[in-house]
Amino acid sequence: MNQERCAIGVIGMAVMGQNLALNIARKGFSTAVFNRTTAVTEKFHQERVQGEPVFPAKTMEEFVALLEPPRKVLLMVKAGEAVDAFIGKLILLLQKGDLLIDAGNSHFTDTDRRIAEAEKQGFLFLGTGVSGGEAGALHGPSIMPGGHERGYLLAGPILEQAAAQVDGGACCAYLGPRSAGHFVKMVHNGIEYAFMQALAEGYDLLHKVGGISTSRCADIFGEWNTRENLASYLTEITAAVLSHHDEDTGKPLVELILDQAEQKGTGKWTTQTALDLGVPTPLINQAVMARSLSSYSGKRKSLSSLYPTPLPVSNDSPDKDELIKDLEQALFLAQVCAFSEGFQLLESASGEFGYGLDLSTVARIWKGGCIIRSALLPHIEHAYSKLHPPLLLADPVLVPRIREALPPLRKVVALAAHHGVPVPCLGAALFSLDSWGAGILPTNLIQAQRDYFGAHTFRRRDKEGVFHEQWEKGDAQ
Ligand code: 2AM
Repeated sequence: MNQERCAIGVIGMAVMGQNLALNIARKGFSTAVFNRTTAVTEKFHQERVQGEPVFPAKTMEEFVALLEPPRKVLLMVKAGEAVDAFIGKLILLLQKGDLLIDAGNSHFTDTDRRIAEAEKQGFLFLGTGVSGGEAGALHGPSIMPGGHERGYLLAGPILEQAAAQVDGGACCAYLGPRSAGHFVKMVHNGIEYAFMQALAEGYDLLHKVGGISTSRCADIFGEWNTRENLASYLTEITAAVLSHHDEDTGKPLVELILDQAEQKGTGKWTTQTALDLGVPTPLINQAVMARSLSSYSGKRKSLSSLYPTPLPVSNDSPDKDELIKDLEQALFLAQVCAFSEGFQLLESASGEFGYGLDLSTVARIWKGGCIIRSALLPHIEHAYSKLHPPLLLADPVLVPRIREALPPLRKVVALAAHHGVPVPCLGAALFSLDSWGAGILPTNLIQAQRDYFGAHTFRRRDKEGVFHEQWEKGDAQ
């Protein structure tokens, strides 16, 4: 082969890998490509490469030989065993100082382990989140790299050009050591779960309580997407999904899709990690649970006849325009709460794991390319550059907007309860805000209960010290 050696190599030619390789090559970086199944690489090369500097390899040896030292190898393969299998093979072929980039959705603890192993062998490693789906990978995703900073010096210029560009800045930045990148990507997905669930609850209410047709709901989501409160990629695609009709039946396709959501695990990981770190993430948790519950279709069917929900009756229906206005505010708050939870989790993890995350930078690189991009993010970016302590719900610009949106959220959740429409995420947003704002919580009673049965002690409002009470009269003597 007489071309110059390639700036980077991409392993894994499923659609994400293909699109990322094409994106990188279109930015002028020659790109070697490899896939376990060679036919897939060949098909990609024949059908999709049109003059871009993309160079297919049939073997790993050939692939590595195509790369310019220090070699940069980006893995976009199924998370888990495939990543370890490729690292095992690459380590035998690469040289010390070469860089491995795992761009899949790896669990952050796997990334920590791989980075430690790579370090022992003298390789550089970046655990890198990539968000934006297939279109993002091709046209510019949000890229979240963490790991060896020296590795970022090698690959950063390529990744930054491949990333989405917003306000002249790349949606890609070195985030921190070890698994910082994959941790940030995991939390990104947790926020994504929460906002998707909230939007679905909004549709459910419009449809079931407001009696609004799916096509009209599409218009409402489209309208919301033009507003500061809700403009976001997820609002935009919700409008597009709701307006899509099935060719065979002519019905809105969403009405024909089974109501059993699937999940690949990143939402669950976010919840698990939040529980481990003791960070309250009720919206994300509820979104994960809602998907789990939805998968029990048989049990749901039997219980639905036992516990029919109080279906809306026409003379009890709310004013539609008012419902639409209230829901816009309620969904805005759900979004604010989801982001607030995600950033609190990042803040806590940053301290616990020593990531040294700059929350403002995280918000900045989420502004474009990724699934949770939203009109709120430029504001969050700005807020975190100023907030000390970093408490989003106390941001002076957000506070009036949150206060204005709280009564409508309260109305929406009450309405949903009245009509028996489950709104676990919107409810979690309300209960979370009410809990943060309550001043005094009933956890005093919990402390008393704990002390009663387990002598766990308590502290008092009126005096210093740690106390234990003889709760039962008989014991007091
Ligand atoms: P394949 O085309 O050979 O299946 C997404 O599944 C990508 O990960 C594909 O490129 C797929 O390669 C690759 N992949 C999945 N499991 C793998 C494994 N165990 N070893 C190597 N590659 C794997």
